[in-house]
Amino acid sequence: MNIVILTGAGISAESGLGTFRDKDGLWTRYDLNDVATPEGFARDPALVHEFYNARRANCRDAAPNSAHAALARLQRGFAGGRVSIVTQNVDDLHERAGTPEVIHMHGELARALCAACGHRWPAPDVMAHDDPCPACAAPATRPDIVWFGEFPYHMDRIAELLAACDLFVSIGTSGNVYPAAGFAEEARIAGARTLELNLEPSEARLPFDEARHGPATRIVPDWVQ
Ligand code: BJW
Repeated sequence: MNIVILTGAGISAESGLGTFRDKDGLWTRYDLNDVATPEGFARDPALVHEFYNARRANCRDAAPNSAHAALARLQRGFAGGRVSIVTQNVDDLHERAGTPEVIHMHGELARALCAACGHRWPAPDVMAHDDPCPACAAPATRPDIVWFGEFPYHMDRIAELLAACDLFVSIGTSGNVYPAAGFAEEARIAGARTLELNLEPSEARLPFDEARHGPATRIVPDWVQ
């Protein structure tokens, strides 16, 4: 049995990391056009770095919760096939909970990317646009994050996993952002059952075969058991 699990901001909410679209979410306090688009970065790189430096600090101070831990146990101990974890999150809480393999489709706070040569390296706590790239020395440092209008990472690998998927589980994501919002449909076309674990029904275009609602720290460990 091949299980593909897609996680979103809701799984990290009880670790103290904000979601995007909930009441008090990040997009109620910041304009996503300013901080999560290449155009916003070109206009004001200092503002974008300030936003991600603060998020990196929050992430450093946060700890994985029982939902991250349950998924780590599942991936490590699943004897009946393969468990793949695809996350839209840029935090490292899956890894810190002990998940051996995580596919970060929207990038990682912990990495820096040179906008000039494409080199990637571990992000320092505080980054600035004019930090020189360790490979080419260009003062073109940006967070290694996939912004709106950019192509998400590992899409070929994710397409292969969805094509061979028997069970697709969506955890803590509102289903607003494509291409991730289309994964349940892709999995279903491949013959998979689909399950949603979320605080409340998401905005998925098609209903899931099964849905369980409640806080991730309760419903994810309950499902894994
Ligand atoms: C709990 C809980 C608890 C709370 N327990 N649950 C039309 C117009 C313009 C553009 C487009 C368009 N249609 C499609 C697009 C493209 C665009 C897009 O989707 N726009 C939409 C807004 C319409 N997408 C893109 O540009 C993407 N690239 C792309 O499409 O390239 C072309 C392509 C085409 C086809 C194939 C492949 C490629 C790139 C998207 C990049 C998204 N980037 C962001 C920010 C960067 C990362 C960061 O800074 O962290 O990624 S946006 C933001 O949204 C972030 C998230 O990863 C992403 C998803 O959010 P998520 O995780 O779902 O969070 P929320 O807040 O929305 O939901 C939280 C959920 O948790 C809620 O349901 C709560 O109920 C729940 N919850 N507490 C359980 N305790």
